[in-house]
Amino acid sequence: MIKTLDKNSSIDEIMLTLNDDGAVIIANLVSDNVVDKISKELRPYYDTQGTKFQDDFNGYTTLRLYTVPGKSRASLGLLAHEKVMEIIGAVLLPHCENFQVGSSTAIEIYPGEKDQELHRDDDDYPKRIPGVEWQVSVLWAFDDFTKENGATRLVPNSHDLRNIENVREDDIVQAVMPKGSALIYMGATIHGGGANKSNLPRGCMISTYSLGWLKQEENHFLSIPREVVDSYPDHIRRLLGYQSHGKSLGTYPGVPGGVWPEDD
Ligand SMILES: O=C(O)CCC(=O)C(=O)O
Ligand SMILES: [Fe+2]
Repeated sequence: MIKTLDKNSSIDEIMLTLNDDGAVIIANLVSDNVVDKISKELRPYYDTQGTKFQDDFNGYTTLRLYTVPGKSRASLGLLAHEKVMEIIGAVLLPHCENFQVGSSTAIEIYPGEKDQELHRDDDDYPKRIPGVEWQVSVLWAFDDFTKENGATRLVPNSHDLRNIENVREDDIVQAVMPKGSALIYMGATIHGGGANKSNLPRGCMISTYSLGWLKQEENHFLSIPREVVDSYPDHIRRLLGYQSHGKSLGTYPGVPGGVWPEDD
């Protein structure tokens, strides 16, 4: 079982569970209106691009969109949600000066979809340091997540870096949770989307956050148009990667914190 806490739980209690189990659910962290607004903003994109990324990993009865912050302004509130920022900071800030969004993906799993292959979201990083998480994922439920409609499957405690080949079916639990809840799991926690055996789609958004000195999964500098980024508040631009790490990583001439001399 994945432990479910409520939104008034202390950061210490949340961290205790996340560190022990590699995953935690915070029930009803936002209201239905918030997630409905994002779904509505994403709808035209789902209609035109939703099938574009179908493959063996993403499924063929599932719609997906990348670069959610470039498509839905309402999603920014989830991306930089205060409680989430506190939790991500507690995991990542011992190992970096600032963290960043790696990727933000919207997913709608439709009836008939099969279980997704089990995986770790941080497997793109080729090395590991035991005890250091490269990233944390936050999955927001845009519908009630049930066993029938494909609630995410997870292996509790699998951030211990166990071999994924050794996972047995009865090690897997499902993240059953109401709409508006957040499932937070470590980058190294083994998981995958579930089969949808209901007759309605199951929607969500997953944002990953990584150590500020790692390469981001998604290239926001290319995927979000400059004028869109310019219209976003400073803390969002920073989260998306418009920020250096320390004095030299990712600097740009003339940007405070940059070390390059400004052009004359
Ligand atoms: O849709 C889900 O429940 C999980 C999807 C997932 O883990 C992924 O695509 O990386
Ligand atoms: Fe995943």
